Amino acid sequence: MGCYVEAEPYPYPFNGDLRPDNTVILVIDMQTDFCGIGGYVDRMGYDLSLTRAPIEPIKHLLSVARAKGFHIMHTREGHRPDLSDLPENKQWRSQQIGAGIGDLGPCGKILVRGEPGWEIIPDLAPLPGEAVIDKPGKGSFYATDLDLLLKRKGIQNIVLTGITTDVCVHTTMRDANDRGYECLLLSDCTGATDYDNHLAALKMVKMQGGVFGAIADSVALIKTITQKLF
Ligand code: C5J
Repeated sequence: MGCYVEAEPYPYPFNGDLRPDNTVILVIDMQTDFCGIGGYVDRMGYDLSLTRAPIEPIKHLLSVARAKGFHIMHTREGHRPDLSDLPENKQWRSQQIGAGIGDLGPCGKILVRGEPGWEIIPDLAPLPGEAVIDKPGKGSFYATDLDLLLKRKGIQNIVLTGITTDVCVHTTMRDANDRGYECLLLSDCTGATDYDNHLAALKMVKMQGGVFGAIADSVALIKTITQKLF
């Protein structure tokens, strides 16, 4: 029979093998720096409503997925307090746009581990036992132990949520797809600093028969997992 989510461009996952123990809900970078007042994205001058839009849908999804026993993992983008893991070009570019990584802002030092702005927002705080992956880059696999944790837990399916759709979510999805994980990006549980980029990022996933995986919304995923007696 199989268990599928109504998704585009194909019902997800490709093989119908969707179970709480082989599937992780990955919540990417829901940190004050990306969606809170005074954080990195705010300092760059973007419209925070775009990166805050996924907060409520993710919150609801997490409550359902936790109750069903799905794996939940979180990521945080940030750098060591001495900035020794911060590439010079990344720092330079951030300075050009007026939000220098490591500089002091209203939420502490921008994108620095341990600072208030770097914390995951309280609404989506990880629960004890949920892995939190600290990453220095945009992708969640680069310089982290995410792949090791997923392999150890027997994860085959990754459901991607968080911000931003076109940067950290997409980089993670592309890398996960190359590693053989079956990926689903949730359109209402992601957001970008530019709405057209959000839409373009969704479109890119769907080309070539689902070149990086599939797209659905959280309503479709919740419908599938609540109907199924896992
Ligand atoms: C960005 C992210 N956009 N979490 N980071 O710099 O997508």
